[in-house]
Amino acid sequence: MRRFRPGDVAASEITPESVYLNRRDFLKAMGIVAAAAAFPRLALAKSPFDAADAPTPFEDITHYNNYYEFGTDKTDPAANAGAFKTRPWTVVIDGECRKPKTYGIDDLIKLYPPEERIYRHRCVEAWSMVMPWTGFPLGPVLKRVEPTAKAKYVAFTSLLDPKQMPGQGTSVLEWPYVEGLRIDEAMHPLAFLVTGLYGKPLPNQDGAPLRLAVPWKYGFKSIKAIVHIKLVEKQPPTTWNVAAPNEYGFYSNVNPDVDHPRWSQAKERRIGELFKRATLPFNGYAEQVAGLYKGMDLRANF
Ligand SMILES: Nc1nc2c(c(=O)[nH]1)N[C@H]1C(S)=C(S)[C@@H](COP(=O)(O)O)O[C@H]1N2
Ligand SMILES: [Mo]
Repeated sequence: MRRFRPGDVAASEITPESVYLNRRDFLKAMGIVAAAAAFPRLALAKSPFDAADAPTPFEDITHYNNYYEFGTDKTDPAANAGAFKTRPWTVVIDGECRKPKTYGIDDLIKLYPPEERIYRHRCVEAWSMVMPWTGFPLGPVLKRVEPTAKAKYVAFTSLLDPKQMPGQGTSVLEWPYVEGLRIDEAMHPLAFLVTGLYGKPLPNQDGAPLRLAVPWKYGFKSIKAIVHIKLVEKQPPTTWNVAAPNEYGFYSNVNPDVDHPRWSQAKERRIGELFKRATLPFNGYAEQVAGLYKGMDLRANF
């Protein structure tokens, strides 16, 4: 497996500030600034949840990926996902709810004013990045289908299409990729549906046209290429838990005190930085989310 080294990226390719400072131009080009102006309440101001950390360069966010549908090496998704078709794309939201809905992706996007969230992303492999996502919170999307009292969990499913996703022709994981959240986690304002990166449409290798971001959990919870969101009564299966239940739990909250059985989770390597940094409980979002787990044993519920 190719290991990323900071020297891998030529200085000329590192343009985070110029890309980032131009984001309003990108957004304008996409009509997003105009859309936001129509909803002044929700203009693209900094979110109270934004990480103060500097965003990771676009080049790294799009060339150091985990997306096993397109291969297991970090460089495979950028190499293999280019021709992936993200239109037309249908998202079904159903299960324990009164008003199940089926959306074309662009109709779903039109329903919610775009927001930007600068989120830390911590992979279980002990590296991290900082993502300037655009998208909208998951909670209002779920509320719109009117969950019933039986809706205790939310189950997410990625596209199953072995013709387009070569990794699905292998048994490296069970397909399609599935993930889940408890309903209160899914309703938390930090739980975010992502449709863009650096103010541009989401690159295929990062999960276009729709992926989840749950920044207080290990990266594998942030499922890509979502086609189905189902409200369910029982805790749903999740791909990495099925693959290795002793290594990957359902909760997967970032926890420096609970090691992965094969390595420590106490530190992380921020892509682009030389020295490791301490990993923070709940990936630095403890103030916002620790209350969701009050009274739970986070070693048993890892
Ligand atoms: N469908 C699907 N979603 C997925 C994965 C995957 O293999 N397939 N990998 C997960 C893992 S382990 C991580 S760390 C993040 C990586 O997101 P990024 O490539 O945008 O950084 O996507 C998650 N979502
Ligand atoms: Mo990951």
